[in-house]
Amino acid sequence: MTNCYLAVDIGASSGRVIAVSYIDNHIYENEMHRFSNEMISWKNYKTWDIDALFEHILYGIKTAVNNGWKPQSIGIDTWAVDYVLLDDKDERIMPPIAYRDARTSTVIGELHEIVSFEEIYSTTGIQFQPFNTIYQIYAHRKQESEAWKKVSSILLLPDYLHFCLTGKKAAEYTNATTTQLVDAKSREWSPTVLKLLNFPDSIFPEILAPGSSLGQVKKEFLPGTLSKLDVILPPTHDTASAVAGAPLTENSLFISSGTWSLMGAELEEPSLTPASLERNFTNEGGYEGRIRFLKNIMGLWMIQEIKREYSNAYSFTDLVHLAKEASFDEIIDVNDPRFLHPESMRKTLQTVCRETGNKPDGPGEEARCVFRSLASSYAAAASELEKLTENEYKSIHLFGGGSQNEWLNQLTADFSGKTVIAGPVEATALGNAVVQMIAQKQFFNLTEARDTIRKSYNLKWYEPKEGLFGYNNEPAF
Ligand code: ADP
Ligand code: LRH
Repeated sequence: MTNCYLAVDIGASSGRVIAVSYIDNHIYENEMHRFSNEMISWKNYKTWDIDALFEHILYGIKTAVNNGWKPQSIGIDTWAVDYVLLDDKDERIMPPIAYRDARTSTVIGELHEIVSFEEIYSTTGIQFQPFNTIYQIYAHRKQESEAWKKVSSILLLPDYLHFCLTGKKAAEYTNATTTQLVDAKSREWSPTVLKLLNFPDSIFPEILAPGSSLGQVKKEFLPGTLSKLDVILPPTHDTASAVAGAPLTENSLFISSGTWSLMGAELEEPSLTPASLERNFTNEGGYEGRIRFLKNIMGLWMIQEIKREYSNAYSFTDLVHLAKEASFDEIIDVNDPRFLHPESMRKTLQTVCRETGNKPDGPGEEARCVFRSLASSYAAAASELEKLTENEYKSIHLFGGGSQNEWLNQLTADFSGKTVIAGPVEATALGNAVVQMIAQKQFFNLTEARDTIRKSYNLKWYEPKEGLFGYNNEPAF
């Protein structure tokens, strides 16, 4: 039996259970289980199949033990902002509604009549996104008023999955910040914002730092040969785990590339300035008190949807190959809100392209337009970050599933004029695991853990081919 730490990482498109081991100063990842994830319809809502996700976690634990691993602890991370409502018997009131459901669109203006965006930003430091938990709760209370009367507690998705495993309720700090209800300075639920919106503070559990122990997995979920399994909170926001697991070098930016592209820099203190607000940069909570100062860029969701619309006839590798070979040079704004939850991504892409130029035709041209437009928006965000942080960055660490797209890595270097350092692909699971390992005294701190990740993985470097596109990456300040 070999010791391991079980990292459960569930993204909006797929999940995995990885047994991370540490042998001779080297980190190894051993995949136990991988599964797809997608939104499902319930009534008029887009929701998540949370029971199926929990079953996948149990299956991953069982597989690890059957394969001879001895898990020392387990931790779960998922995408941010979404939550489960529980009644006073801790029963789920309804399925968790997915952040790409359009239900918040009608309440955003109304909420800001009560409290201005400037006030929320100066307290929480969190960027505007129509799916932030603050808007979701407001919409929920209004649109499902009968159900809302039964609410006794609210748990973000990883907190809920940890609750199912252990019976203990807590709000892990990094993910809690994405609700837009946490005070950036005190790192507690903001009494001011809760009061203004009349959200009862009793429904929000205590905030715990990543690395905290949440007790043990209930006996009923342990495979026969395992006598106990500790639960240690990782950074439960997947992006926070990804940034923790990325071996960042000094003076570098990061792009966590998956369903979303999260581009930013690690800061010691939040930047709550009007300029940061104006550029819609967010100050999300990170491990060891670090701040993830970043911007959401629409990301590979666009390509996932295009792939789905072609009935998965092309793999991601096929789409990269076709894109590279195609000739189509329109660049669009990937952060156009029409891309957030369109009925057809292909049609929306064509509409947006036609507004300024030609429309793409076929998978190669469509994928080419998406990849080049993403790279262009990374370059613009890099310039914004340099202005806002008054710093110059030489390189960009790009990690997550999207770092397997070598052409996009090169485009990112070309458009931004910066060296791109790609990998690890499973940075999120690694960040999740090393935070458990630090809590178990396997590493002294994150710097040591990142050094070990750096030595354990072959990161790939991409140098910019200057002048290839002649892109003017001055931000529109
Ligand atoms: P998330 O966890 O946010 O759901 P991942 O980190 O798993 O996302 O990344 C998924 C993305 O990785 C896909 O949308 C796809 O664009 C990209 N990807 C996965 N495999 C490949 C591949 N072989 N080549 C290029 N891109 C890939
Ligand atoms: C990425 C992510 C991102 C959030 C979004 C909801 O998976 O967690 O950081 O903004 O999903």
